[in-house]
Amino acid sequence: MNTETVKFIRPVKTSDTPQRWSVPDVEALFKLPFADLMFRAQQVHREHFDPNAVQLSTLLSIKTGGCSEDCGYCPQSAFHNAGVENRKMLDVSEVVKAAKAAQQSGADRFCMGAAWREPSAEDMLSVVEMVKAVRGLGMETCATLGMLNDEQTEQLRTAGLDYYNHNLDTSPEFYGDIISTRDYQDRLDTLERVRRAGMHVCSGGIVGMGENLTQRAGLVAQLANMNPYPESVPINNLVKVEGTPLAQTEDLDPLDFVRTIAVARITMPTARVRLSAGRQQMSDAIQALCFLAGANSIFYGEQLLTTGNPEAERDRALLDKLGMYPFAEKH
Ligand code: SAM
Ligand code: DTB
Ligand code: SF4
Repeated sequence: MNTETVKFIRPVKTSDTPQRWSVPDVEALFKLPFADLMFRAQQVHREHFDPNAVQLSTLLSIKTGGCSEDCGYCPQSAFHNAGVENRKMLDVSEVVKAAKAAQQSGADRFCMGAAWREPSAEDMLSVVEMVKAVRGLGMETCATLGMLNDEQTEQLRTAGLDYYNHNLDTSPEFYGDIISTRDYQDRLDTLERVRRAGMHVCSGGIVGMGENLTQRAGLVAQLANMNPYPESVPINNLVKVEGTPLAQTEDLDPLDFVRTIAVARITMPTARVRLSAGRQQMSDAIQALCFLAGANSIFYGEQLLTTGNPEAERDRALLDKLGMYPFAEKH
């Protein structure tokens, strides 16, 4: 370990003043000896959360496939041939049925995802009904529908949407290698609209897309420097889907994934950091390290949007084994 880098890492900050993280600061965290990084992450985590409680979100794809964006990682893009069927939007009744099932199996947040660049005015009418109905069940609601304008953020807020998910995905420098049909600023603009409308922001990214360490640090710095930073930060490990341009990307060392969780925890102390896509390919041991690194949320239920996720039963067994429990049970 290069002690030079360690020197310029700032101490953990406990005041409310927003802290700015430079990319070298964040990169230096990534380069800490593993035990030091984990120790710092756990300190921050325990200062703000019960370290044994985990929040459970269930995802549902309300509109699958045929998306007009060219995101290199995504099986739902119409630019790729990943074998995902292009389906019409689900009915409100189908969404409510899935939300009830998720609630019964222990999820407290229900996230509705659509393969859209942005929703149309007509799409919004159905989504508003879905949000109201899921909220009516007493679950927290989240939606991820692509870019939004001011009128749409207002509609969602009025319907009672708690969180809007819109990922920065990667650093500004690497973004152009992954997506060409919209730019980084579009993403930031939508997040700003969501924030202004008064909804909670859920924003994170994907690691393992072939980014270098500086670019990985660049993603975390972007998120951490939002003022305020997102309340919910999903960290996805790339799910490599045959037929997408990123299908042959080299595997990320699992410990580098754990490091990313730890760095997100340190730089965004009060955020829910979600150990998101990629868990199906992860051992219990790596997932346990992610929880130790400060992850306190997961996607729960056997399906993400189009790809698999561990069975709910397997997740309950894992949480039991670790002496962890769903956040909602204790609050
Ligand atoms: N179309 C909307 C959008 O892109 O904002 C919402 C749905 S989109 C599928 C939501 C997020 O899923 C993406 O921003 C990306 O971070 C994540 N995602 C998509 N494909 C993935 C993959 N193969 N591996 C990991 N994460 C993925
Ligand atoms: C997020 O950060 N990850 C989720 C959710 N937000 C919408 C999506 C993961 C998708 C993985 C690939 C798929 O299942 O299609
Ligand atoms: Fe479309 Fe979202 Fe997939 Fe990009 S990530 S192709 S916007 S569904």
